[in-house]
Amino acid sequence: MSYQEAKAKYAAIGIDTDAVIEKLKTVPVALHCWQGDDLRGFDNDGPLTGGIQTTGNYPGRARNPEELMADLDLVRRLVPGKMKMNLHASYAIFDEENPWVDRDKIEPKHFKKWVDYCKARGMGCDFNPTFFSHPKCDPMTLSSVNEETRRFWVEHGRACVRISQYLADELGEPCVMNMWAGDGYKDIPGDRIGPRMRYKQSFDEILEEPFDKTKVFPCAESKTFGIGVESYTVGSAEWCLKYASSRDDCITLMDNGHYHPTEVVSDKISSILTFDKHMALHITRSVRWDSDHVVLFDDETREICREIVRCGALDRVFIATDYFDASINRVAAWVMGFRNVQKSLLFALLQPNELLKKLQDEEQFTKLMVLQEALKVYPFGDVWEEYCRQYDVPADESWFDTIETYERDVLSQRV
Ligand code: RNT
Ligand code: ZN
Repeated sequence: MSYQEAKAKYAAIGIDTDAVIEKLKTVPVALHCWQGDDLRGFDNDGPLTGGIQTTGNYPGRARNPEELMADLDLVRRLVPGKMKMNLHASYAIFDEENPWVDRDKIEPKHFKKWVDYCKARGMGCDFNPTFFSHPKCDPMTLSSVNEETRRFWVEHGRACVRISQYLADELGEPCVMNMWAGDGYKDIPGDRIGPRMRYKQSFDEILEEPFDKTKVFPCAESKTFGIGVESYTVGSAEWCLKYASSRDDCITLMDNGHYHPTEVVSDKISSILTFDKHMALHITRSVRWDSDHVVLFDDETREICREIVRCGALDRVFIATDYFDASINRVAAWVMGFRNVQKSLLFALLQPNELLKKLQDEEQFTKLMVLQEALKVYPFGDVWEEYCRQYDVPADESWFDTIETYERDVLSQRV
C-alpha cells in the first residue's frame, strides 16, 4: 500500500496522518550517551558499580569523546525524529587546559565541548549526576552515614544543578536533571528509615542550589533492587513519589525496568498526570530483571507511548531512552532503540483515541476490543515510511548496511 492509500484508510477513522507526522517532529526524545561505551564515561578507569551491569564484550566500544561523538553522528544519520542528548556527569571532558577534577568540583566548562556538539546539531541536552562508579561510593552515596562521603555527593549534585542550568541556557531547551543513586543493602537492613532520612536531607541540600524552575527539571528516579543490593533500595518507588510530590521543583521519573515484573509503567503514567504537571520516563526493556536490553517495538513500549498521547501529555512527559547492551554492535543498539521509540510514538498518534474513549464511556466493550485489534494491522508501515522519507533516513532494515560499513572501516580498528 502506498502512503496515499494509508492516509485515506486512517482518514476514514478520523486520523490526519500528515498532521500526525508534523506533530511527532516536535516531540523531543533524549538519547542516552552511555550506550556507546558501556557506561564507562571519561572521568574514571574503575568498574561500573551501583547495582547496574553491562554484559558482553562486542568489539568497537567508543574510548574517548571523539569516538563517542562520531558514533552518535552516525546514529543521527539513521534515525528520524527530534533528538536531544542525555549526558551523565561522568562524561565530563578533561584536557590540558581543563585537567581532571573530582566530581564535587566539575564545572560547566567541562561540558563546553558537548555544548558545542549539541549546538552545531540543534539539540538540547539533559543531564544526570553520576552517583556510582567512584571510589567514594561506600557503597552508599547520598544516604551515607559517613558525613564526609554524604557531603561529597551533595556537592556533586549541586555542581550538576549548575551544569544543568548552563546546558539549558546555552542550548535554549529545558534540561531534565535526573537523580538516581543505587544506595541500598544486599541483606536485610537493621535500619530502613535512617538512610531514607539522610537521602531526603541530601536531595534537599542539592536543590538549595539556585536554578530556573522553568528551564531545569530535577527528577527522582526510583528502583526496586539492583545487583548486590537485593534486599533494600533507599530510593524506592514510594520514596521518590513522595519526595517529588512534597516539592514544586522536583518531578517523578519512572524507568520501566525498575518495577516488579508484572507491574507496568504504562498504567502508572495517568496516575502521576492526575496530580502533576510534569513527569519523566526512562524507556528501557527488562528481561526478568532490570537488564537494560535494547528497546523494541513491543507491546509495553507502544502502550507507554499510547498513554502519553491519550493523556494529551506529549509536552508534559519528558521522554528518554536508558539501556546498555555490550553484546551487539553498540551503534546499532542505539539506532534500534531510538527508532523503536519513534515508531511507538507514531503508532500511538495514529490511534483514534476519541473514538476509543467514546466506546469505553458507552460501555461498548466488545466493539472496543474489536477496533483495538483491527488497529494493530492498519497500514502503519506506510506512514512510518513517509515519516522516515521526510527525514531522509531508511525506513526499512537497510540502515544496517551503513552500520556494517562503519563497523568494518571504523569500529573494528578500535583495538
Ligand atoms: C539505573 C537507572 C539509571 C541508570 C542511568 C545510567 O538502574 O536506570 O537511570 O541507568 O542513570
Ligand atoms: Zn533509568
